[in-house]
Amino acid sequence: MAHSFSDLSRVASGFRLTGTIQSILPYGSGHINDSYQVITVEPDCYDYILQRINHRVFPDVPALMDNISRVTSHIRNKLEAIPGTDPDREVLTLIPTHEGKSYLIDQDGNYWRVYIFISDTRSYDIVDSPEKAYEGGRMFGRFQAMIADLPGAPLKEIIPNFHNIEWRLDIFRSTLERNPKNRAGDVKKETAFVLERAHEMGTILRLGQDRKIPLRITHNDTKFNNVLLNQQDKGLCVIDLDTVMPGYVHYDFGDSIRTSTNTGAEDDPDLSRVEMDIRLFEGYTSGFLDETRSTLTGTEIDYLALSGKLLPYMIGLRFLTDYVDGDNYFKIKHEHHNLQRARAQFKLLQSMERQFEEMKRMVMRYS
Ligand code: ADP
Ligand code: GN1
Ligand code: MG
Repeated sequence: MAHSFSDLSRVASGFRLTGTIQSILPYGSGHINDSYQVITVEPDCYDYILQRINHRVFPDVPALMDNISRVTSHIRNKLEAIPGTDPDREVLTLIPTHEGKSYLIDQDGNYWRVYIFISDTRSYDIVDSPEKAYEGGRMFGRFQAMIADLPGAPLKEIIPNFHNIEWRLDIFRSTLERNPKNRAGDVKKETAFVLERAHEMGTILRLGQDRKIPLRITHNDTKFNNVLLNQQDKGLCVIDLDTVMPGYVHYDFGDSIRTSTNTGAEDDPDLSRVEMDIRLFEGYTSGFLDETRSTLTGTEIDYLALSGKLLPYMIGLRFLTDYVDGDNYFKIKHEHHNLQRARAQFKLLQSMERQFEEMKRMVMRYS
């Protein structure tokens, strides 16, 4: 549903913004929330990002916002103690409502929040150099290190079973059985592809269940475009904190590998463009391990390369499930978009399968 300027400015006026609103325009390419850039007239006032939180995907918005408030305050405190840092640009800053809350509910029951807009940055859907990949790895690795000592109760599990591959496979099987849009017959090849790999892809979950790898605080949506780089392409800020919650390090490493090493787009219709570029893998891995090698266990490191394969598999499976289900979760741009996305993810996985020994060697080299 599109929101008019007057609806959006009414919502924005519920927050403690400074300056006069000049425009509010759709922004970014996320699949879940609706984001708008709020530009103010005065050059010395911040611009803002106004977001409508997808309430269907995130049913417990108060818990979600509590997680984000705790994580951003914790990082801000750390940055403030480091000379030369700029906390308003290196961590997301929530703007409270006039009542002092971190989110607002409008008359239609939509949930909204506002962050300071971090200006003069770049984010990439496709990465074209090992240096950029390195910066992404360094930023997500540093994020992990910074929140490792978050005080207080564990963060809430915002979407239960989010990265539980057994659960994702169960949902896929039951969606195929329900077959609500009569699409199960069209995805037989993809279904066979998924089922052939199901056992291998349960490895990391089983390591966790057997307590062979620790549960950490993870970001859980480490798509490369969820890190902002500055104009010199140096890492600046990790964004999109909706899914920060307990998880295994493999989920963060793997999702970044999925998005930072792909020479094609996440949904590329031309599968010949989709390959895993080992130079980008090397860049990301060295950046990530520069920040985390002293804290990761030997077992965690042993399975990092496998996580590179797990995430294209898991996200591809989620796209495929949503396609069979009739496109109820991810925003789509055309009728077969989710199937196209799934196919591109599975092509990426095949490319990784061919290069897996090299991926493992590279992790060992930098660990
Ligand atoms: P989604 O969950 O829909 O991906 P994000 O929180 O990642 O939503 O925001 C969508 C896009 O908006 C991001 O990819 C980024 O380009 C931009 N963005 C989000 N927050 C900020 C911010 N505080 N400053 C500048 N750009 C931002
Ligand atoms: C969604 O919100 P966005 O676009 O950053 C999804 C991720 C998927 C990603 C695939 C809460 O992320 O899990 O990996 O799409 N977020 C949620 O591009 O489901
Ligand atoms: Mg995002």
